[in-house]
Amino acid sequence: MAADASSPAPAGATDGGRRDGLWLAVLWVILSAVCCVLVYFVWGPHLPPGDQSNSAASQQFDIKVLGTIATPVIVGVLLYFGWALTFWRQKPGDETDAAPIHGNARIQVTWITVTSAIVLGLAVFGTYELIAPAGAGGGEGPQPIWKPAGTVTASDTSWSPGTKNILQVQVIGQQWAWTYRYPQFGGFETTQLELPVNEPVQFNVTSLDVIHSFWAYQLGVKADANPDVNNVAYTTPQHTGQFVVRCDELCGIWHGAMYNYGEVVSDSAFMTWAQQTRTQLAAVTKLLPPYALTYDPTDISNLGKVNQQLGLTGAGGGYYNPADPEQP
Ligand SMILES: [Cu+2]
Repeated sequence: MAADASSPAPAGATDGGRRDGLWLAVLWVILSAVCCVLVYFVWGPHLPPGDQSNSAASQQFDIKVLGTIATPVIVGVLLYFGWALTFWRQKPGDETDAAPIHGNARIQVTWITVTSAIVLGLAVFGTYELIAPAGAGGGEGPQPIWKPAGTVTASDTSWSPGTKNILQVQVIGQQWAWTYRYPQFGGFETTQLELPVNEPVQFNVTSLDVIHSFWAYQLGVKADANPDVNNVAYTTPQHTGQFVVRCDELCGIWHGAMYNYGEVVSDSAFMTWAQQTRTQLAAVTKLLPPYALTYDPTDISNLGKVNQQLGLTGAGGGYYNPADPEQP
């Protein structure tokens, strides 16, 4: 190839009668077909974040599609590289340069057309995928445009399995722990995140202090947790089992330790847990501020009052309270 000055581009190269362009095209099509099937069907089910919820499964599908589209490109590059190293290497003693190439309208037009079609097609695909699963598992702010089909967010204070009324769970980030309030079960607050399987969930994500990010990895949910902001994210768990919750926003010295585990359980196990926890925590729930969608981090005057009611020592219940004139 290197000495073949009559050839305008490697695609049409011949070497001793071997038709490199044809060989490369045929091999590329066959290898791409095989590798695309392997990527989508064999590797695909192992790609993150798995399929524990509908949003996770939808994200996994997106990554499978993108991986499959990228496969022919990678196969083409590696095949061309291997072919060039094997057949087009310089012969011993050959000091000549290859012929310079100036433009190739057919290759340029093909390149621009194919890459434009891929990019624009993926923009349409990405936009649809963002909308169809009700925000794709990301936080949508206080007034979501997209909601899970067939659900209603009622203002009533109870929830039971199988109803259209969506289960609400408030996620509260704080240095350095996650707590969860269940407003439809009396508003108790716990460090345990339990969810019923196959029931749509509405997370209301907020923070008590600094900026955190609620990342329920296996559920494919990630939403910023900001003080004074209610950030809504939806998902529907579709398999029982544990999942990990991490903070995904550097929030101070113990940020790395800010994680715990949630669990997806059956409807009946969830109802039993929720009712038991409601009863167990009833005395503490009475002392909590009333359920609200946001918490104002500058208003911590309640801290001292709650601790005094709990019988803890000190004028501020042992906590420094800048609103208390008796504290330094
Ligand atoms: Cu954090």
